[in-house]
Amino acid sequence: MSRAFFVTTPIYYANAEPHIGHTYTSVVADMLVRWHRQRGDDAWSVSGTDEHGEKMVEAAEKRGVDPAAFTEKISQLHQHTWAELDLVPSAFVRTTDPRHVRNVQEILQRVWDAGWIELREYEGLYCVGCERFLTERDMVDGLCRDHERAPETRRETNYFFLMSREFGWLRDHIQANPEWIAPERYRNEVLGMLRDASGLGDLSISRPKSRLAWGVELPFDRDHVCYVWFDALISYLTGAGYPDDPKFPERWSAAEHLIGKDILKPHAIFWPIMLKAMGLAPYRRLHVHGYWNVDDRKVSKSLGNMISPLAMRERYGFEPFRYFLLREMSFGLDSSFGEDALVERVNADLANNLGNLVSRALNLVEKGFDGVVPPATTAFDADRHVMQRAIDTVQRVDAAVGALQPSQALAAILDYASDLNRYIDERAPWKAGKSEPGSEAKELAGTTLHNACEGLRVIALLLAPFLPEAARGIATRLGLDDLIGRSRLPNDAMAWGQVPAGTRVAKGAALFPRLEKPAE
Ligand code: ME8
Repeated sequence: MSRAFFVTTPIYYANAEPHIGHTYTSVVADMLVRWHRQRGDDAWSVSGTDEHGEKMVEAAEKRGVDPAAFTEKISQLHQHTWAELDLVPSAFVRTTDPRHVRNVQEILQRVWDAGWIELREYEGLYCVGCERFLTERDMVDGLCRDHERAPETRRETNYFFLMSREFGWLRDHIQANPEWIAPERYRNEVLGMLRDASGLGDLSISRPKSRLAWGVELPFDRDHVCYVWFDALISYLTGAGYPDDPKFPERWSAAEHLIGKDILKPHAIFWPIMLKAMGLAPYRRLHVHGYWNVDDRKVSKSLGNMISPLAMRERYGFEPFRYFLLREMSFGLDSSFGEDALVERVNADLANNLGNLVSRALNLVEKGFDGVVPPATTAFDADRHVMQRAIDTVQRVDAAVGALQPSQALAAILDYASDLNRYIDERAPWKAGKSEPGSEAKELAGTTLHNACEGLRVIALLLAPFLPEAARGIATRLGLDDLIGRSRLPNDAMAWGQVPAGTRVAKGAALFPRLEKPAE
C-alpha cells in the first residue's frame, strides 16, 4: 500500500508578488512531492494566499482599491506564477474561499464551545507588518525587528485563545519528539521561548470590526473578525480536505510544514495548541529554513529588494535558478543570492560537469558505436566501482532528502557525475575509435560507455525531483523516454543494468547551455 506524504508551504500574503523567499519554499515542496511520487507514495501538497488582515487593507488603500479586488489580483498573480514555473500544489487555498471561511468558523465555534476562548481587555504594542502585538524580544531600539517600523500602542477588547494552558504539554511534546522541529537550532529556539514565557501568553484572536472589517467573522460575536494568523493556519486543514474528504485523516497524520524562520512562533507554538483545542493530533514535522539575503539584507517587499522568479526565468531559464536555490542554501541557514554566483555555480556544476558528461558520453556512443548503446562485456575494478558508487549515491541522496538537506542531495548527484567523467577520462574510450569490433580495446570502450549510460540513467532518476526538465532531457537523450514515469525510487536507481544494449541514443542540443554573467 502506498504511504501518505503531505507537505505545505506557508500561504503567502496577498500583498506582494512572488519573490525568491516564496519560490524557495515552493521549490522545496515541489521537490519533495516529486520525490515521494517517484517512490510510489501518495503525495499531496498545499500552498495558497493569505488574504485577510490589516496588512491587506493597508496595501489596498494605498492603491485606492478595496481589499477583495486587491487580494484577488495578487492571488491570481501567485497562481499564474506557480503555473508558469510548474510549481502547482495539489491544493491552492485562498483564505477568502467560502469553503475555508466555513472551516474557520466551524473551528472557532467548536473551540469556543469547549471553553478555550475568553473575552478580555488588552493594551500593547502592535505591529501591522507582523499582524500581532509585539513583545520586548520582537523589538530593537523601539522598532519591530522584522519590519523596522515603530509599533502602535493599542487598547482593545479582544477574544483570547487560552493558549498558555498548554505550554507544559507543548514542552513535553517537543522534548519527547526530538525531530519534530528541524533543524535543531529552531527546536532550541522554541524551547527557549517556552522557558521564558514572559514573551508568550494567551493569544488575542479577534479584532473589533469597527477597526477592521476585512476578515472572517467570529460565529459567536459578529462584531469581531478573526485574527489573521488563526485563520491562516487553518488553511493547512482546508487544503488537506478537512473536514470530510476521506483522505483527510491519512494526510493529516503525515503533515509536514515548510516555513521560513520568521514565522516559527505561530507554527511551533500557536498551531499545535490550536490543533489540540480542536481535538486534532499535532502535525508530523516542522521544517524551518533561513533567509535569502541580497547585499546582506533579507529580501522583502518592504525593503524593495525582491527577486522575481519570472524575471530569473527570463534571464537564465527556470531550472538553473531552481538548481541554484536548492544547491546553494543549506536548509536552515541563511544564504546569499547573487546573479554572478548563480552563473558560476550553474556553469561549474551543470554545464561543465553534468552537461559535459551527457554530451561526451553520447557523442562517443554516436561516433564509436553508430549511436547505439554497446553491451558491457567486462567488469574490472573501475567498472565495479562506478556500479557501487551508483548505490552509494542513491543512499546519500535518500538520506539527504530524508534529513531535508536538498543541497547535500544535489552535491551527491554531482559528485557521481564527476566520478563518471573521471571514469571516462581514465578509460579514454575515444582511443578505440578505429579498433576492430571485437578487439579488446573496442570491448573495453563499449563497456565504459555502457556503464556511463547506465550511470546517467541513475542520475536522471535521482535528479528528476530536483530538476524535472533536465532529468527528462537526459532520459530522452538516452533513448528512454518513459524512464521517469515508469521507474521507482530507490529500487530502480539501485538496480544496475536497465539501459539495454542496442538502445538508440541521441546527443541532441546541450542540456545546460553556459550562462553569461550579467553586464556590470
Ligand atoms: O508569513 N528568504 O507570508 P509571507 C527566505 N502569510 N524566505 C523568505 C524571505 C526571504 N528573504 N522572505 C519571506 C506569511 N520568506 C504568512 C504565512 S502560513 C499559515 C502564513 C518566507 O508572504 C517567509 O519566511 O510574508 C515565509 O515562510 C514565507 O516566505 C511567506 O511569507
